[in-house]
Amino acid sequence: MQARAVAHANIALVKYWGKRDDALMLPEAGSLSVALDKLRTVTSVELGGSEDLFELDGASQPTARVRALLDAAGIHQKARVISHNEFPTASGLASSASGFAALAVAACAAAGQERTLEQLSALARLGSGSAARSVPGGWAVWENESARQVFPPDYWDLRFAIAICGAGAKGTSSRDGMRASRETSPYHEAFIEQCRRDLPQALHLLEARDLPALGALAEKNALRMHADALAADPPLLYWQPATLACLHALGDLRAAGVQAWPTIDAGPHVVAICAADDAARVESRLRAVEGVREVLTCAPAGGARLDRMS
Ligand code: 2P0
Repeated sequence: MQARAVAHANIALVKYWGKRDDALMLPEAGSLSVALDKLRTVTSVELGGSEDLFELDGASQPTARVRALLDAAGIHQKARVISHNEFPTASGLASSASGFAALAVAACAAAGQERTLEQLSALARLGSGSAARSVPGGWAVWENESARQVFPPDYWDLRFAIAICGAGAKGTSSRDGMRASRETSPYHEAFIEQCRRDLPQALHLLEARDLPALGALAEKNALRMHADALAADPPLLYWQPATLACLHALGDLRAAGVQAWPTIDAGPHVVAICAADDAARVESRLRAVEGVREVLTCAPAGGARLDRMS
């Protein structure tokens, strides 16, 4: 009645920014992501206590979203869920993808359920859409009920340098931000249509291991997502001054011949995509940007899996 699982957060190169069904957590358009090795969450689930309990990094949390996922899995015993993020959550790095992926795997194992990766991905999606992609890990595509791995983590020796450009939790959650964009942004439909064109193109470039073209596509996709959000009413401005400074720094690096492109999630941090051989140079350039607190360089990682209890 007890199990522990690990999962990695992921960064999308073609973004998920809008649901076609809020209750079923289905995306308006498909997305493409890669799991990141240093953004790891470990979650243990113990069933059978007298009340639900959810602890994240030592602090007690509301249990509603955890309970909703357990109910969806048909697990009705009370659960004690202890989750730990092996990365600085105070920095505002999202942990819902790795958290719900690890929870789905650990909870089903604790309940003695045997589920396929596809079923686990669909279950994790009910906790958080991006968690569907963290279950298969590697390079993952999510279009409907579940996400699938399209290439393994060792397919391509890339690095993802995360420049931490602000502190603390962001103002508007992804969930609220994407709903507001869908309901109020005049650019939203255009962004969704762009994603429908970008996904097949990105997969083609991934297959060709064409970093300049894939990096440029990822940068445009992210900036267009932010254009959609900026045009919401009221506007959603996720950037800090350091965010913009990082975009310029990466532009300068490219002008100097270093291949590195940015993507940005619903927050201030900039993730630079580059070849492994260029990672040290990209990291030191981003560290020198005013307002950047830390740079965490990640490699691609695998999917969610059970972890032996010690
Ligand atoms: C993504 N994001 O594709 C996009 C880009 C943030 C910006 O998926 O409402 O926390 O729980 O499904 O998964 C973050 O959104 O939102 C996200 P819900 P989630 O990575």
